[in-house]
Formats: sequence, structure tokens, C-alpha cells
Amino acid sequence: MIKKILESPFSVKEISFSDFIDIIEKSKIIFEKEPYVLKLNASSPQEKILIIGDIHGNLPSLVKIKEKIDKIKPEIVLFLGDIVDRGLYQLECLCFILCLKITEPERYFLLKGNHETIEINRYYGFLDVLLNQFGNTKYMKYLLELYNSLSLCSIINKKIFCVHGGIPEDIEIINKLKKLDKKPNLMSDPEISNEVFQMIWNDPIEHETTPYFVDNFRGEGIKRFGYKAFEEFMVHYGFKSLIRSHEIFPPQGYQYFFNGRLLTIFSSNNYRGQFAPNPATIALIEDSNVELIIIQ
Ligand SMILES: [Mn+2]
Repeated sequence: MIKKILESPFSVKEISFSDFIDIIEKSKIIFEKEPYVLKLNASSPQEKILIIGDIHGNLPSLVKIKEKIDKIKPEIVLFLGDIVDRGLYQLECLCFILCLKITEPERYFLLKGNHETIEINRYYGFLDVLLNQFGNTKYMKYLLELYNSLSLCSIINKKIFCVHGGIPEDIEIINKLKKLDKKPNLMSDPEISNEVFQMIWNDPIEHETTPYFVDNFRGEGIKRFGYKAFEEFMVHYGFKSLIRSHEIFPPQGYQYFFNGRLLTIFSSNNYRGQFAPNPATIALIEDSNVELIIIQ
């Protein structure tokens, strides 16, 4: 089954309920053993690490990205989350990435995005996809456990911080998360859950009148973080650059902030359709240098 999905990911269309649950369970067991703050290090300065942003059910983009992976041969591949919702092939994309994880658990990694949550899936399409596919809602428990098992951010080569949305208001959150074991009820701890919520939802803002945090139009509790908040966070942890996803910047499909130290990538092409086209963008890390790759 796993081999078939990796060879022809479009064939997921015919996946049975029991095979779907089996893939979720197998990958969840691996994710649960990984910490909230994922430390990923290349084994030598020549080894490459590839970072991939939002996919949102865009299987053609994901297939192109897989071709890049096969060509570049990175030692590690990190997905920044937002695999499902909105696109035409949400189930296909999720199953494909979970199968990569099951097959090469030390090579492929996945962080939680704001769409790796049941509440958001209810409004943006993935729960509809699953109901249409399986005709029941028995997957709910398994999907929730999968989402709870995911890591929240990653430190690469000790210098590069990766997260889906951005930095939260509590600068100590990374140190706090480092001490926590994975648990199913993280989001019920109000101190931690607010900050984790911001990590998967926040956006940067580059404006001299906004040094710290301001409210974000996305919704209540969500912030935009300015240059001083960013600088203090980076100094606090000794990070050189930050790679995140979560926002799309047509037409170029990526955006640098804060003198090039923060890079936003987005890996689903033409996300808003043909009238606001964007290429898929990914980031390549080699010896702590970040290089942008644009997939036309
Ligand atoms: Mn997002």
C-alpha cells in the first residue's frame, strides 16, 4: 500500500478506510517519539537540508517538489505544515507525506501548521473530503491524535529556526517547549496553548512604527511581529535566520523580511488561481546558508 502511494500518489483516490487509518497510526507512532522542538543537524557541512512550505492539497506541486528532492538528494526534508484544506488533492498529499515519513523516518519531518487542526479542517474542506471519501466520521479520533503528535518548530544546524507561522509573544516559549514531553492535551494548558497558537498563526510585519506585536486581521489572539521582537528572539536563542510559511506573496511566491534574515516560502503554486499566479518556492540549507529555490 505505502509503496503504491509513493509510486503513484494520485491512486490514493481509491484508498480504503482501514488503509488510511493504518497510515495515520504508523506515522503517529514515529511523530510521538520526536520532541516539540525538533533539532535537525546535517551530518557534515556538505549535506543539504530542504524546507517546504504550505502544500494545501496541491499534489502537482508536491510531485514536482519530490522530483527536486530526488535530484538534490538532501539528507533531511522538513515540511512546515498546512498539507490539507482548500486544494483538489488533500487526502493524496497527506497520505503521500505520511508514507514518506513511514518509509524514511530519519529523513522526512513535518511540523504542525494552523491547518493541522480539526477546527480549521471543518471550515476549509478537509473534513468534507474525508466524509465524502469514507462516508463516516470515525477517522476523527485518529486525525486528532496525529495532529497532537506533531512537532511545533525546528532548529536546524543550531542556527536556523523553522516554524509554520512565526514567533509568539513569550520569548521563553522555545525553552519551555524543550522541557515538555509530547502530550495529547497541550492545547488545554492556557499558558502554553496561547503561544503555540501564535506560533502556527502569526505573521511578520516590516514597519518602523511596529517594533513589537500588533493585532493581526486573521483573528482574535493572532499577532504580527515587528523587527525588534524578531531581533530579540533571534539574539536570545543565537539564531541566524528564520524560515516560515503561512503567507503567500504573489506573484513571486516568497518574501524576505528584516534584512533577509526571515524568509517566507509557500510551496503550492497558483494557490489563488490563474489571476494571481505564484510559483511554488522551497528553501535549501547548506552549511547554515539559506538559498531560495523557485519551481516554475
Ligand atoms: Mn497557514
